[in-house]
Parts: sequence; structure tokens; C-alpha cells
Amino acid sequence: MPAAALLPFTAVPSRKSAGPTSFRLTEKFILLLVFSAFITLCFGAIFFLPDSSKLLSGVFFHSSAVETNTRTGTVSGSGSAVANDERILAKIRKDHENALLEAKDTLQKRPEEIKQEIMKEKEKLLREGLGQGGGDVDRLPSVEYQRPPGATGHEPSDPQTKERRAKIKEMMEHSWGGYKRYAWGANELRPISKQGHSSNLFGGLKGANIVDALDTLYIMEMYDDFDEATDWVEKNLDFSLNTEVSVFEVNIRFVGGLLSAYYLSGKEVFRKKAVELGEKLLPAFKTPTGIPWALLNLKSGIGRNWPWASGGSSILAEYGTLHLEFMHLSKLSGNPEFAQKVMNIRKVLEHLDKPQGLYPNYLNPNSGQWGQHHVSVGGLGDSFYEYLLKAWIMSDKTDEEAKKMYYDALQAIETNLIRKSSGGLTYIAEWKGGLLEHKMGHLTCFAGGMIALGADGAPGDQTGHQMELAAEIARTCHESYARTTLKLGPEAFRFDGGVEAIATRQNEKYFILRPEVIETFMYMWRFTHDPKYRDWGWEAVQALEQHCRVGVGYSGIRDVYAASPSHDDVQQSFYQAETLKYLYLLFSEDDHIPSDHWVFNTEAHPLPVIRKDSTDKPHKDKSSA
Ligand code: DMJ
Repeated sequence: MPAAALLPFTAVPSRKSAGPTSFRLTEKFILLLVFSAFITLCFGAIFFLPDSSKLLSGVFFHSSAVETNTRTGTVSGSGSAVANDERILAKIRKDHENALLEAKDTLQKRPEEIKQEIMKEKEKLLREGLGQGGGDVDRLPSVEYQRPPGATGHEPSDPQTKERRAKIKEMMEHSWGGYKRYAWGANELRPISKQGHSSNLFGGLKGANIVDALDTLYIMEMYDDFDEATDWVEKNLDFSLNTEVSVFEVNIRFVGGLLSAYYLSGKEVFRKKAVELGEKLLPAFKTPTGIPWALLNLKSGIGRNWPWASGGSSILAEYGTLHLEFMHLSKLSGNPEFAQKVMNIRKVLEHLDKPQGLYPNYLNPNSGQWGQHHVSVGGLGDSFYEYLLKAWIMSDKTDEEAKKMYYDALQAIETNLIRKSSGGLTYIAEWKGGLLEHKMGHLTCFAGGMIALGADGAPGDQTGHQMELAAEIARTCHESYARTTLKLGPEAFRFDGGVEAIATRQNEKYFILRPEVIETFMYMWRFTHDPKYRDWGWEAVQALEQHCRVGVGYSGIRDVYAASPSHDDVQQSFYQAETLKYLYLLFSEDDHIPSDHWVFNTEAHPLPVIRKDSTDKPHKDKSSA
């Protein structure tokens, strides 16, 4: 063991501060020599005691040399036992000589050098410990916190925009206030019956709304509320539960929310909790392919898949939506395991044959084979594509593999799934074994924003085309709102049987405060500054106020085509995490959470771009052809 590793527990030598009771360097060296000689003597004595090898091998050491010999039966007589003892003694002598040389070397160094070595050694040990899955978050390496640019904003100069932005903040205050008063600590609020609500996605975990809303509170400068929420996280957020959770939901809402809160505020508690939870999720990857299970018991580490998912398959949008958070977990913990897990998912997918270049929604984690050939840019597929693009952007545009996979996938989607209705609306259909279902989900509407975000780096001369495509999708999604009675969009809308952008099935007519359409308006505004996107966002605000705002919060609606709303009495946690945050940023200046420094995870939690150097200047992407 290098002497440097022992020094943290002793005083760091300092020539300047040598007091009357301290020793000079030469005296220290002599003391060290005497001490070492004494230790050598003691060890030697132990070895020459009768039958000492049993004591050593059984109690003190699990020496591989001794154990191997015993197992293979090569230690047979007393002659070989003596030879063995001599070998061990020689090794001890050698180790001590080395230790003395190192000690001498160390004592000749300057205190600062010694300090640095100690730090390095500590971090190395920590990395090794964490890398073996034996993580202990109390031993996280220290990281220098630097707030990424644009964590805080300023008021827009245009009076109307300023007023609208203030209105969105008031909406947040209303919905947060209701949650705080009636459901504090629960996962979500029932704003009509004024009580807590939870879905089984979170199992016994608590406080989804708090963790999901942390960054929105910070971004909207609701700092007192942010502090209260921080306090709750510190004292109550507990992952050591015998409970089964959705790996995807817990990752995007809890891990993502904690990471964002850390990067915005610099508070260590969030880094600690994010890594602690990340470690709890690692057993989900224990499958023959490394494609994780959908559900995981946090205590036992036993995973399984949704019983309804094509012959025990994992789901593309779930296992494909871990990359951003896990890359940050590795960065903040020094544990490469997180990054390795998600890079392995990438490798498995890369090597699989893709029907028409498309990624089916189902993949069996045992066999590594696709399940049913269903393809969707909405539910079950959506955020996988989003994370390919954002992995590239978040890597400071150095992750070329992710970039290629994203643009290739988008090409296949355009060829096979994107269609134009007879009325001129562009939509993204779903693909079932080669047949198209002419239906587009509310969830699919995020794709307008994604395509706009990626247009700039598109290969060839596709940038303009991709921006047009993004604008067309935004228009279609706006139409899906405009064609309802309540001016809020249905869960899914169809383009068949003579209808366009309208839900035809009763079970597709609900609106649960989802963000995707507003998310796309926000990106389109940022990249075009066409005022229609702010106008469309404002239309949605008015509809939310008129139909979803209830006594102590906001509620989903059962049928957006009904003359008056029937409420479902649930304020989803993504309403504060995403819908209100994207609305607020739509009416903010572009330099608040700017797109060249942050990427939003799929739950709208901003994560900073990981720069290749410390200057925090964007890396020049030379490879876009
Ligand atoms: C959010 O939890 C995330 O955006 C997820 O990717 C899918 N959609 C919901 C909100 O609609």
C-alpha cells in the first residue's frame, strides 16, 4: 500500500508550522525506520510460531497463494510448509523495502504535492469501490460545481410577453399551492377531492410531484417553495423500500428531476439522492442481453416486464430513455457503470436487423430478438428517438454513433410513417407489421419539437426540409386542439373514415394535461420566432384556465368534444414538470435555459451539455455533411 494512502489519517507534514513538540524530517525518517523494523520482527515471530499458517490463512489473510496450494493439495509435508513460510517472509521483506523507499520519497516531497497525491489516491479507491457495484453515496468524489449558463432568466422586454409569462407563474403557484396544502408528500394531487393520488408506476415511492416540480420552481424563481421542497427531499425522500417501480418513470421523473435540481442549484443533496436512486436501478440490467426490465423491486433487485408486452418484451421507449440521465450519473458519481449500461443498450440495438430501418417497440431481453413488429413515434417508441438526438447534443456533439442512429431512424420514419392527409395535414402514423394505422397520438406531437431541434445538424441539405416538416407537425397538432369543443387536444386523433385530426373513439377523447403540443410550440418559437407559436400557446393557456382549473389545482378532462368538461380529478406530476415549464419558457427570452447549453430530458428536466473541456464553449461539429 503506498504511504500516501496512509497519510490522510495522520498530519500532513508542514515545515513551516513545526512547533516545539513536532519532529524534524530526519527524525521522522528514523522513527519510521525503527517502526518498520519492529513490525517486520513481529511478523517474523508470528511466522515461526508452530502452525502459524493456519492462523494467517484462516483469520488474517485470504492469501491466494496459501489457498491455491491447499485446494490443489500441493502442501503435503513440513518441508514444503517451511519453503512456503520463507517465500511469504521474503515477500514481506520486499514489501517493506518498497514501503520504506516510498516513505523516503514521500518525505522529500512538498506538502502540496503530498496532499494532491492523497486526493488522487482517495478518488481512485472510491472509483474502484463504486465500479464494483458496492456504491456508497456518502463517499462520492468531490466535484467542482459550476452553474451552467442560463439557469436563471430575466423579464421579457415586450409588455404582453411579460404579462403572459407572469400569468404562467401564477398558474404554477395555484397548482403548487393546492398540492402543498392537500397532498404534500403524496405523488400527485386530486384537485377536486383535495387529497393525494398515486399511480402504480411509482410503487411505494413518495413525493413524485415534489421531485418533478423542483426545477420548475427554480426556473420560475419560486425560491422559498424550492427550499421547502429541498427540505422535504433531504428528510423524506426514501428509496430503501420493498416496492416495485417502473424503471423508466422513476428514471425520467425522479433521477431526471434530482439531476436538474442539482445542476440548477448546486445543492449536494440532489447529487447524492440521484446517485443513490441510480444505484438502486442498476439491478434492472441483470438480463442476458443487458436490456433492462421494465419493472424492478427496489429492495430485492428482482425485475420483470409488463405482462401485456409482447411475449415478455422490454419496451423501446422505456429502455431507450435512460441514456441522458445515466451519462450524468456516471459523471457525478465517478462510477462508469451507469454509462456502460446504456452504451450496451445502444450496441445491442445497433447490431439488430431493423425492418425497413425501423425500430420495433418490443424487444425480448432474454433472446435479444424483436417482439411484435409495431413501430410508433408516440407511446412505446417516442422518447427513444428523442434520446438518440439529445445524446448527441448532450455529448457536445461528439457522440457520432447516436447522431447517425437518429438521422437514419428519422429517414426511415419519414419514408414509412409520415403521410399527408387529403386536407393537407402532415401526420405520423403507426406501423403494424407493414400496415399503417392512420392515427397520431398526443404523445407523438413532441416530434415537431424534436425534428426542429435536430434540423440544424441534419446531413446533406436537409436542414430546411426538416424545419418545414417540424412546422407541419406543429400545425397538425394545433389543429387537433382547434377542432375540439374545449380547445384542448385528445389523447389520439385519426385520419381515416373522412375525419382529419379528430378522435373517433370514445377512449381516445381524453386530455390529461399532457405537454407535448406545447413542447413543440416552445421549440418552434425558439428556432423561428414566428409569433403564431406564442399565440397558439396562449390559446392553450386560456383553455386550461377555462376548463381544467378547479378549486385547488388543475384537472384532466374525460372528453374534449363534450359541451362542458367532466374532470378526472388528477393533476399529473408532468403538468408542473413539463406543461407549465414549457409554457413559461415559451414566454421567456431564449437565453433562459438556452438550447446550446442544456437539453431537456423527456420529462422536461434540463441537463447541461457535457463539455469536452472546461471552457464551456460549444464544440464545433465538423462532421455534418
Ligand atoms: C411524460 O411523462 C414524458 O414526457 C414521457 O416521455 C411521456 N409522456 C409523459 C407526459 O405526457
